[in-house]
Amino acid sequence: MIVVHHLNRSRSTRVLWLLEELELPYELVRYDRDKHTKLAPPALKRIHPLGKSPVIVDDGVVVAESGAILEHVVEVHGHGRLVPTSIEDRRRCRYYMHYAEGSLMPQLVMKYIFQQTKAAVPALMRLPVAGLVDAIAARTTDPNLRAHVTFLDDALKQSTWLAGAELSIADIQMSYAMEALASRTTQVPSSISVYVKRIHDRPAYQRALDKGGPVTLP
Ligand SMILES: N[C@@H](CCC(=O)N[C@@H](CS)C(=O)NCC(=O)O)C(=O)O
Repeated sequence: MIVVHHLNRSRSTRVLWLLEELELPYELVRYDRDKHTKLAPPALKRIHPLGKSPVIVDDGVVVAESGAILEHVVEVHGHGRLVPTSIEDRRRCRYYMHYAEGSLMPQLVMKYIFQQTKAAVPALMRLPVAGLVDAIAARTTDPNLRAHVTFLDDALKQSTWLAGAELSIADIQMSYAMEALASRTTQVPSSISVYVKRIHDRPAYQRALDKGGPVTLP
């Protein structure tokens, strides 16, 4: 039996979505973020030293890091499902499995930190600090995120799902970042909003939300 250590409002929803797509049984252990810091509670460190979510325990084996978890689950329990069959689509799938957390999420997290910095500054300092933060963002995250959006828009014009005509673990891995992009970037092309809606319309995704709660992005 797979045990999912699930932090509310987090990347962990991807694991629940995968398990629901595969119709695998699992046990859910819930953790709530600290109301002020938004960090995970220390109890998660008892499962994995970094104390991040998602983390699963499968037959006594601890697996952390979303991409590694998705690959582990399809390898051990998937019977070939949610993994593209052609070499070309598999190559694309592998690319997005790494790209999601390695390239796209760092830009989104940086943008989030910039926004939080502006919000945390005392009123007197807000104007100069906001000016400085915006100037840094204008030279770093903003142009980077625009390039990512163009790249993903082109990709989604070529196929329904990111690694071909069928849903794969690449889409599940990319879902959290795509939702963040759709909610945090002002001008999102329709290809991305339609793609996010396609994800939201899947019954398995809705079951994941029913069990794990909403994915409210920071
Ligand atoms: N790259 C990791 C990121 C894990 C991660 O940072 N998870 C967040 C939730 S979205 C977390 O646990 N945050 C709480 C904390 O940092 O205390 C993955 O994809 O699994």
